[in-house]
Amino acid sequence: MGLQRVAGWVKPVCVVFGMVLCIGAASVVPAERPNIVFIFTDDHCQQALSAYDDSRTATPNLDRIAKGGMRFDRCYVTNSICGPSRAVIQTGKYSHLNGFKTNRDTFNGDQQTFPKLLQAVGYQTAVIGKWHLKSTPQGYDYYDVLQGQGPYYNPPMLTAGPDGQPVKREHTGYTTDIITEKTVRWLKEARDPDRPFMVMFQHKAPHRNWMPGPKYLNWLDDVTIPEPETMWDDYSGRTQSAAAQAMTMARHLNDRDLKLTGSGILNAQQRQAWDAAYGPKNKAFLKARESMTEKEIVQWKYQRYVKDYLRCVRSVDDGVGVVLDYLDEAGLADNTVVIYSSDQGWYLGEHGWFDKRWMYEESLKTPLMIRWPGVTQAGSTNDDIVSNLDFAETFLDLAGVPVPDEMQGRSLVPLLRGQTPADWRKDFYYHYYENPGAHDVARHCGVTDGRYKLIHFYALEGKPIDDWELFDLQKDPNELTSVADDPAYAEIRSRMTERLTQMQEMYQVPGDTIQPVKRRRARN
Ligand code: SGN
Ligand code: CA
Repeated sequence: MGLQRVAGWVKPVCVVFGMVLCIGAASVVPAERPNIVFIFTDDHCQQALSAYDDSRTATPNLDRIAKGGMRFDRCYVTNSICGPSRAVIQTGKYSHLNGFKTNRDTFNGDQQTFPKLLQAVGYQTAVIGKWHLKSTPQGYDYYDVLQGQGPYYNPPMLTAGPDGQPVKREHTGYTTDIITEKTVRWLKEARDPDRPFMVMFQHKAPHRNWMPGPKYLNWLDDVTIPEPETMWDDYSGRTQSAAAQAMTMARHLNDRDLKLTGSGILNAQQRQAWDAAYGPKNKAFLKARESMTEKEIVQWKYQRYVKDYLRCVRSVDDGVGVVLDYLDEAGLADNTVVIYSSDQGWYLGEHGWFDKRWMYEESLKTPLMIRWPGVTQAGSTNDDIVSNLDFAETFLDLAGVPVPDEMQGRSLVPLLRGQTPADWRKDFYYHYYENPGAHDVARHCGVTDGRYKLIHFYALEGKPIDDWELFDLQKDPNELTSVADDPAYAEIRSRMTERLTQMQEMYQVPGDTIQPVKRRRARN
């Protein structure tokens, strides 16, 4: 790849893509092709986004995307965990085909991805923030990414050096703000005004261990966040896996998560502000704890955990406001499609949990809001079954690039125009693989049509199991009682089981997939 140094930014002038294409970009891509700003977070659920649910927090800037465009209410992820979700987005393929099934894997960046295809037709491409695919990003004119999960403060980041090789740069400050500043700076200083662009603006927040930024250390101190209906779930209506996990607020949030022990990543000035905020709150709790019941302690953990999570979301929301304002000021907003999503959903105390991974609703569903001025009706909503499997195809379609046959999702462009095709998917295939692994969630796969959900748990702690759950989401939206063995649902179970097999064939899931694999525990 030839590299050119322009005003401090390294820009590729040629793209290796099967063969070397030297792009006369402006002549390949008509000016009217929209720019794409893809805003992505880590573990941000619909329950903490006021465009979906305003019972816990307000996210006025994120809500601007829904107000100006379409909110998707049933966006399902194919595999509810970070790296795998990102690999699905890069490739438009399920984990078993893109090769990235668990956070232990390394993304094979030589395979076909949507940014490479956009580059080939002259789009200027960039990814800034969390990447989490281990291999060096390919298909991007510019990358500036966290290493692995990345810390909440003072992050080292990797970018291409003058010779094209990744170099590590140190930064001081709050990671969410740094990622926002870098994105705006790229838009201002590195954007080629003669080419359409696609930028992925990707936050680490609000991933565990939920460290708020300096501005919000005391925000929400004097409010009480409502507890979810299912917080005291005893898992009695499901098979063994629901009880066997390690993601309860009661037993699995540690002192670092709860800010009861300090984190070593802060510098002296940051630590001073941190201790001034958490010191007195912790002191009060530790004193009160002596006379608190177990239930009250869990309630305290819930408040501490959810408030810290919402504080992290607040900084994301501020940053989204800065980027949206810049698009307005620069006159770019009208020709820019803005997408907001997260790598998966999340438990904000529902079922007593934090984390994700399950095919249950809170972690299966992820936020998706898309603003496309002049095309998508402002303030509209959509409840078709859509997925992160469709993002690559959508970006290609927006750019007028034919979607390769091997991609397994479908462009959302017709839906954004308000015209859902008659043959749009009516059900959805899911598969989670990371067991043994963090939080001890059994391997499982399943199918849902939005009304019913069938889940097959087939491996727990490296041992084969054969547990089936079936939920009637209309009667039991919180998925508390499986009806898999209820004779009244026998016909539905058999229909869904057959459909699961059909979908595995349709998506080319290898026959030997449904079995436990003994491996060392995941290090994420
Ligand atoms: C870390 C977290 C887990 C989290 C995984 C995966 N533990 O291991 O709670 O599920 O990342 O998250 S922590 O103690 O390191 O915070 S993912 O979003 O990257 O998939
Ligand atoms: Ca995640």
